[in-house]
Amino acid sequence: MKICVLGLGYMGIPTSLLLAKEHTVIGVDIKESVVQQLNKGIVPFDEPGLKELMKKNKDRFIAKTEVESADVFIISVPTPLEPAMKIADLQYVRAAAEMIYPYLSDGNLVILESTVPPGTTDRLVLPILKKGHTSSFFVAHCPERAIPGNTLHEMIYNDRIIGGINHRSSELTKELYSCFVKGNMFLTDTTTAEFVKLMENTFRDVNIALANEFAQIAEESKINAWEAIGLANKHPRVNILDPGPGVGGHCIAIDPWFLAEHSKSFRLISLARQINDSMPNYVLHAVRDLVQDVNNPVITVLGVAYKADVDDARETPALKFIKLAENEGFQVKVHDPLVESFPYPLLDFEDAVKDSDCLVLITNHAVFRDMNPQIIGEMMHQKNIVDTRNILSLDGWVSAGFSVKLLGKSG
Ligand code: SAJ
Repeated sequence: MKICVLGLGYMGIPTSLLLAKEHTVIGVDIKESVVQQLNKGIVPFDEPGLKELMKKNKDRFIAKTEVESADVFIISVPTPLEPAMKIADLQYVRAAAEMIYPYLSDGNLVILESTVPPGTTDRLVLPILKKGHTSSFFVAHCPERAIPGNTLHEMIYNDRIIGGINHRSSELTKELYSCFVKGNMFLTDTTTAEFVKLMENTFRDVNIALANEFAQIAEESKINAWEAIGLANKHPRVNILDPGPGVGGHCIAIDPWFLAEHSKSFRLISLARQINDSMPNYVLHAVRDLVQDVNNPVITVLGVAYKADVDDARETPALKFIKLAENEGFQVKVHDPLVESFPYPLLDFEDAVKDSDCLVLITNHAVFRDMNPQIIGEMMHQKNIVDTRNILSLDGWVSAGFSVKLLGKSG
């Protein structure tokens, strides 16, 4: 079978390479540089096992900038959020459907994998594909549910939700994915599949907002939120997530708005978004308390990736924190061992820490666990640290003379 995958990003590349185990895959992306890199066998981002998979299956994969005729078309393009209006920007989905349209023929299957507001497959994609077409083809929405950092494993072992415009579309999609998916595949209609994907990420966002609110109340009650959440989670039906400096990434901070887009009733969802979006402000308050007696404070942000051990800084709460800190008059130095491109200069660890008045740990990269407080303290101007992720062993930092603030714990 020949498969054309449109959109060679964090999900499109692994999907293409998994399918290339059995099928001929044409990967299509408008970015010439990505196409060239992939055709040289280079994967443009880090993800466990992906380089090896490229090596194994590259003979059946080729990247191009133009769509061509195929048996199956998979749309895996970005669906960003219009930041000011909080509505989905579906221009790439629309463009992908228009690119496929001239090549559609009888019996083809089109699968939309991008996360979209409920109704998009039926109301936007299908009419573009159909306009005046005489051929009969199949269409389904099959949202991607894998997590960055463990993408390949989850693409293979997670269950999948498949929503076809008719039963045959769902069946054909299931048949196709069964060449690499080992999880269960559940069939439904297009809008339910779109809705389910958004519910999953909204559930996580609301849960994190609750954890963030608990963290703030715990500080007022002079207890440690991390300990309390750990204990509450001993209950068999409770699973509270971790508080932190805010929610980033391309999914959880965005998808709840897609669900809200056509709705009149989204009070809890938007409140959770507000709580999570306000966490950088909360962290700033903690930093302000620590450096209140320092003239012209210099602070060091450790970690700008949106979460641990990835090189991805999309929608990272670190960015809002840095801007707020600059507005406060702080000089901000930034370090991240994994991220390569960021709107602020990324310094190496020593430069970032030297003469600093306060370290602010935003991302829980594993390497930060092993920092040596004694050595770091000697490099700094004032010994202050804020841990927003509860990954440091605080006693060691206190013994080294640091004033320590753990998010979710008073004092
Ligand atoms: N975070 C917390 N506390 C937590 C967990 C996460 O503050 O307890 C923060 C992280 O630091 C990060 C953000 O939330 O900034 C999101 O990270 P994540 O690991 O929760 O999720 P993503 O965005 O990497 O991936 C999610 C996953 N969705 C669910 O687990 C329901 C993934 O399965 C989806 O495929 C992905 O969104 C997507 O593409 O939609």
